[in-house]
Formats: sequence, C-alpha cells, structure tokens
Amino acid sequence: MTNKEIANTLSETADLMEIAGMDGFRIRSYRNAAVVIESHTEGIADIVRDSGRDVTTIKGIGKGIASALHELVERGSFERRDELLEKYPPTTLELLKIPGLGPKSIALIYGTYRVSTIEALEELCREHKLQELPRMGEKLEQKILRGIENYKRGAGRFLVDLVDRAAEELVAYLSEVEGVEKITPAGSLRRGKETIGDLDLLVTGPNARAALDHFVKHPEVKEVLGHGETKASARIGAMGLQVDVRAVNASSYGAAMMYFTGSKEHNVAIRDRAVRMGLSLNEYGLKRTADGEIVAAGSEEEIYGKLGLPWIAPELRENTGEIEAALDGELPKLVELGDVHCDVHMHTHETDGHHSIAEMAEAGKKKGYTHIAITDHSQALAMANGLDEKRLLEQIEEVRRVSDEFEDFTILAGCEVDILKDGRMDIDDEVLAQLDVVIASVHSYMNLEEAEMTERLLRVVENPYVSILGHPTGRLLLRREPYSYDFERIADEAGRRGIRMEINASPGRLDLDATHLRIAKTKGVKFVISTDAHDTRHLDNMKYGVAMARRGWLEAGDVLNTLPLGEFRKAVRRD
Ligand code: DGT
Ligand code: CA
Ligand code: CA
Ligand code: ZN
Repeated sequence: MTNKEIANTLSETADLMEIAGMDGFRIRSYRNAAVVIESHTEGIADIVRDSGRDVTTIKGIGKGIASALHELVERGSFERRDELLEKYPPTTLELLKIPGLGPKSIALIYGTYRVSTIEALEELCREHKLQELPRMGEKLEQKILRGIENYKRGAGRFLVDLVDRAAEELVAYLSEVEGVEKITPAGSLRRGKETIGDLDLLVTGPNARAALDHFVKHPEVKEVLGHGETKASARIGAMGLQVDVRAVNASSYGAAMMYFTGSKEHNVAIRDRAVRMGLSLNEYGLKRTADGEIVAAGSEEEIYGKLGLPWIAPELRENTGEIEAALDGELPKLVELGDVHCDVHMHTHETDGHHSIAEMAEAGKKKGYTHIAITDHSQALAMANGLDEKRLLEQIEEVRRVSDEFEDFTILAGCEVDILKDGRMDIDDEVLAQLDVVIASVHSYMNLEEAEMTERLLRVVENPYVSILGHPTGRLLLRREPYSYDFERIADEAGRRGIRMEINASPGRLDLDATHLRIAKTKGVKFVISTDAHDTRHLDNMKYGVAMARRGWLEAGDVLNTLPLGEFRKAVRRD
C-alpha cells in the first residue's frame, strides 16, 4: 500500500466516524495521521512491517492509529473501519461531498430512509420526504438539490495542486525521450484555473512522436484512451486524471499553444477578430484567408502581434474584457511570484499545524522571504486546539524571542481569530492590540441568512483591530459553496476602512476567486496572498495564490506581500 492509499483510507474512516457522530478529537487524530502519512517521505507500510521499528515515533501517529496501520497493512482494512462500513455503506461517503449536507444529516437520512446514494437522495428531496425529519425543511431540500447540481458539475474535476504535480512529474518523465525539446502544459492549468478537468501537454522536437509512445508506457497509466500519430490520451494515477499529450511541430508551436491554452471563449473572440482582419486562425497558424499564406505561427507573441494585440497572459484569457483592454493598451502589469516577499497566514503545532515557529520561519527564509507571520487558530476552534488569550500572549513572547534569533528575517506575531456568530472577535481587544497581524475568519455558523451574515461581517470590517479578512467567501473547492452575504457591501466597507482581503492560496480554497477580486479591487481593497500553511511544505502553495491574483487582474501594487517589512507592517496596522 502506498502512503497515499493509506492516507485516503484513514480520511475515509474519519468521514465515516463523523457520520457516526463519534468523538471529535479521535476523528481529528485520524485526519492528522492521514496528512502526516501522505507527506511522509518513507513508505509507511515498510516501517509498519519492520518489527524493529515503531511507527509511533512519527509525530502525529499515536498508539490507536498504529494498531489500525498494522491491521491495514496486513489485510487491507481494520476493525474500526469494518464496523463503520457495516453500519454505513461506502456510498454514504459520496454524500459528504455534497455542499450543504453535513455528517449529522447524512446519519439521520440514512437512519430513517436507508438512503446512501446521490440519486436516491435527490429523489427524497424532490418528493419532500426530508421535511418529515426533525430540523429539516423545504429550504434544506432546495439547498441540497442545488448542492447536488453543483457536485455533478464539479464531478470529474481536480484540485489544481494534484494536476500541477502530475504535470511536473510528466514533464520530467517525457524529457527523458531523445529528440524531445519542449514539453509545456496548456489548457486550464496554464490559465491558472482553480480546478482542472483534464491535463493538456504539448510536446515538440524532431522526435516528439516518440514522447507519445513513452507517455502511454508511464507506470501510472491506468487506461489508454487513445494513441495516434499526434495525440495520446490516458488516465493516470489513483484518481484517474485524464492527460492529453499532443505532438506539435516547432514551426507552429505558438499557434498550438494559443489554441490549446484556450479558453474556448477567448479563442472564439480572437478568431472573430482574425476573420474581420481577413485572416484565419487555427492550431497550425494564422493565415491570410485570400491565399492561405501563413502570417504567423511559431510564437504566441507573433500571432497576437499580427492581430494588432500585445501578448495576453494566459490567466487573463477568459474573454472577460482582456481583448478590449489589450486594444486600449490597458492590460494590467500582473503581479508575479517573484514579487512576493512574505507569507503571513500559517499555523504551528501549537494548534493544528505540524511544525514549530522556528521551523516555519526557517522554511520561509529559505523561500527568500523577508518575513512571515505566525497566525494560529483562536479558542473557538476547539477541534484545532485554538489559543485562548493566555496561550496567545505566551506565543507572542515566543514569536518575539525566536524572531530575535534570526538575522535579516522577522517573524510577526499574529492570530487567525475566529469570527463569532454575532461578528465579535474570539480574542479580547487588549490582546489583539499586541499583535502585528490579525486575520479574522469565519469557521462556524456558515449557513446564516444572507442579511445576518452581512451584518456579522460588517461588524468585522468595522473592528479597529482586524487587519485581514481570511478566506473571505468560505468556499471549499468541489465541496462547499461560499457563504451567502452581500460581498459588494463588505468589499466597499473594507476598501473604505483599510481592511485587507486574503487570497487564500490553499488549493482546496483559492479564496477569493477572480470575479470577487475584480469587484473588490474596484472598491479600493488591497490584498494579501497567504498559504494558510499547516506544514512547511505548504509554503510552496504560494504560486496558486499568485495565479489567482493574476486571474483577478491584480498588479504588484494591489498585493501587500510585495512590500518591504516596514511598509507591510504599517499596511496591516489600523491604529
Ligand atoms: P478543463 O480541462 O475543463 O479544465 O478546461 P480546458 O480549458 O483545459 O479545456 P480542454 O481540455 O477541453 O481544452 C483545452 C483547450 O483547447 C481549451 O481551453 C480550448 C481548446 N479547445 C479544445 N477543444 C476545442 C474546441 O472544440 N473548440 C475550441 N474553440 N477550442 C477547443
Ligand atoms: Ca484541460
Ligand atoms: Ca483536454
Ligand atoms: Zn482558516
């Protein structure tokens, strides 16, 4: 069993435990173990099988998990999991993916109607059977139906980090082939989209075709969907991600890049423009319609140039005004990963992170940052062992002490403070006043009515101690819809009062998205891109946040991570 498979089994079990209404701390221990195991560099199965070694020496793996691991490695399952699977069929797990439906409701629905599939649940809602259950009403039925619709739309899509890593791996693998010169991701991944349907790779070089043969022999290929002269498609990995690899002539590489980068909407608009200019554009090149003469094909710059346009960054190619802006010379000069000097939302092992303050700082320094901020959870998030005022004060001291040990690098003291139901902060003002960075985040009561949620968040943006609104819409990609509130109104107040908004770079969130970013920018809001790291390796997710910022048309001046420490400090203090 691979670490990934073991981790998946543990998280599934945690999901089932949640449905069964089991103890929260025990559930968390399964979830933690899953994260630890997935990222462990050595094979967990090997360690477990080695009688001379003790798997509990790995941080995050206790006695209970260890015994589950032994059983799991031996026979592919373990007692707790078997018991749960007897009570709830495996299909119930899929119900957890429907936005708006929590584990308690699933248990109740299953307990009453024995319904465990999405289709059967949909029927229950349509027949208004859910209303007959305690605390469930017509509104919930409508919400679940919407959730199912969203789920179906998202089904078969993948979070960007999974696809990004697959792309990196495949690029390395295909570059082993002699006569292959360039391998480039195109499609939605190149555009920096938050979820990806399939991975598109373009290959060029004198022997590009050999790359297709090599590709279908990749050890992770589960199913070959097609293998021709210029294109091979296959499903790879445990998740069955589809990958399309296309062999392209170097002479038409630019045209192919443009075509296969998309988006479709952008391509259509660009082709319209070409036609109006007496030209035609396809994946082989830009041609004069009259005599078929190729005008440009080798590079994207040339093609855009012949169409009277500057090169347009892939993140902007959604036909949402980029062509008009390009014509007017008003394309933004997009922020870049290299402009980012800090990361200011991260957790340590004091709450639900995996590393110490010093380890996070070391990792930040290695990234070339000038500073980071430690922002552990506050007490309301008991599941994450959130900090109360006393522990937070101690941590502030600790942060100052550790920071002094670093040269040319500063650790700011912060906190990701829970926003209580009524919009008050979960930490007293006197303590907030001592922090350098206060991120305010909603982690509870996410289903309030729109008006109540708007009031709640208004109270937050009016709070003089708050610097940044954390993951502002609360969406979890492919899992949970944003909470409903009047975003424009909150953005307007935030802009006026100097509250910053976060671009949470965690691949499961990517919150704010492009549309919200563009709205907030017009309201004068400034942004902070943060990885929300719970592990040193999560700092690498910054690039996904930057991609989001670029999709939101943001320039370096809109993003506070580009500031040197002194200016950054001022920008996140409100006094
Ligand atoms: P995805 O895979 O759903 O995340 O999104 P994309 O944008 O990667 O879509 P995909 O993989 O179907 O196609 C890649 C690009 O190729 C797409 O952005 C535009 C181009 N393309 C593919 N098929 C067509 C087509 O039938 N018409 C046009 N105009 N463009 C296409
Ligand atoms: Ca694609
Ligand atoms: Ca594709
Ligand atoms: Zn958070």
